[in-house]
Amino acid sequence: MSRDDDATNERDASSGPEPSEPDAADPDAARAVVAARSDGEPPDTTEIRELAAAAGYAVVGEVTQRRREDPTYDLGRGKAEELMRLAADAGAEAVIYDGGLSPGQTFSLGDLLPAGTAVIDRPRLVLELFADAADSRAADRQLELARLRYELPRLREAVARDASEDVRLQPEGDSRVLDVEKRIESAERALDEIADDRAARRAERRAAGFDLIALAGYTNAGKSTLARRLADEVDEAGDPVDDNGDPAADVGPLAVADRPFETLSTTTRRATIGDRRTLLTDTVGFLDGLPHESVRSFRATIESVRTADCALLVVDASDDPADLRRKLLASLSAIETTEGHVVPVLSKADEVGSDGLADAVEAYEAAVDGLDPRDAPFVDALRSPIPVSARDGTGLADLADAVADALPTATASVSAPNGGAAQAALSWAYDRGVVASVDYEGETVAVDLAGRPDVVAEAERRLNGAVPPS
Ligand SMILES: Nc1nc2c(ncn2[C@@H]2O[C@H](COP(=O)(O)OP(=O)(O)O)[C@@H](O)[C@H]2O)c(=O)[nH]1
Ligand SMILES: [Mg+2]
Repeated sequence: MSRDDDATNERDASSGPEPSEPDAADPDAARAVVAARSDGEPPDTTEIRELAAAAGYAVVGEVTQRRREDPTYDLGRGKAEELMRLAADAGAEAVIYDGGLSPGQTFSLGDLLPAGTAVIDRPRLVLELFADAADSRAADRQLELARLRYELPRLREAVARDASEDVRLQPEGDSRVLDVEKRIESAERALDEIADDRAARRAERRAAGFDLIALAGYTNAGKSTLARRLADEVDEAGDPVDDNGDPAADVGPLAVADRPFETLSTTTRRATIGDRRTLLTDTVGFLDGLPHESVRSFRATIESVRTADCALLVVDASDDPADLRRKLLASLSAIETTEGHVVPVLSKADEVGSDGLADAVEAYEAAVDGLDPRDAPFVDALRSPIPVSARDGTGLADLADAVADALPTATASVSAPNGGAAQAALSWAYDRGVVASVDYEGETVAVDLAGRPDVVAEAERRLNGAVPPS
């Protein structure tokens, strides 16, 4: 795997096609009926409608039900029949189901609906959306793997249904199933190689003195807006950087798009936070409803969050308490674990006013209180979110302080005989951003170092090794 292949995974955010808002009145848009069921609260179809619209469907009706799950259709039989009539009357090409259907439920519902009506459950819809956003080889591979993992149990069901007359035909031995299993293995291998490359690149970036920061959170939480706000103004808006943290070639103005996924790749920019030089990685948002297996396919995002020196967990303060909690849980269950620190952030503070913010903090803390430490081992780190507004700048200084405090830091003071060797060591340390102060005292140079522990240690070693000029 060449470095170039991996580099495409961190793309220039400006080079992709302009995200297009699907036109609700588009006569060619596929007509879809939305269906949703929930055990408790009445189903809220806002998000699934937005996702359907983003995927290019015109939603022409909906059916909802409060009821426990029915094994056959998920909906109760009566509701399922109502859905069938509505789909027929509306001439719907698809039923979009707000939830995951088992393979059996998918087939049963498909049999009940008018011929040719596609059954698209939430995971399938999300995969369709991701398909539009796949913008690099790595993203394509991730998407392929997620799709194959989604399709495999459905294919097994289809094979089992075909074979129900013939007990000798088991899905396990079916060539189509074997083929998908083989493709899953090969996609996993390819992604392993890409992941190895990314790990090597992280090590290089750290050795060059950069702290690695990642933004994580639900789709639409405000991550990308915050990333641009925190980024150094290389040109206008904190343009993406290449492997060395230098401005990437071929950068242009960045489009801020109000749609679920601008891109499936991560985008990294330089950001100076406190006196630290950091690389800030903006990630694809998490989204409810992808099965765990599929979520794990989107490794680039999850990996950059897990391995960051500091992960900012962005939570939208303008969501109502139930949504805030749901999205927080979805994000945490995707992240699972982190190696570095987590700094929780309540975004869009400008939108809610001070009362609204107090409510959001309360809802957030209540959601964190309800967490099981086994589900989120970093529960304690999630307390006391920092309210910010990327729009009006509220809280950004507090956020910078919190991040700077969270970064791994070592300090050292070294004196070396002044001369070429000391100057070379000093310049090495300057390049990596770990020189806090320099004093020239006669024949010696006294240096205070502060920054990444590994880099400070290496700078100290070089300065100590500087031999006196002869
Ligand atoms: N009022 C307000 N809106 C924001 C703020 N940050 C982001 N938004 C809006 O929230 C939406 C999602 O933002 P985006 O950064 O794309 O979210 P992402 O999906 O997490 O990257 C966009 O419409 C933004 O304009 C903020 O600080 N205040
Ligand atoms: Mg974004």
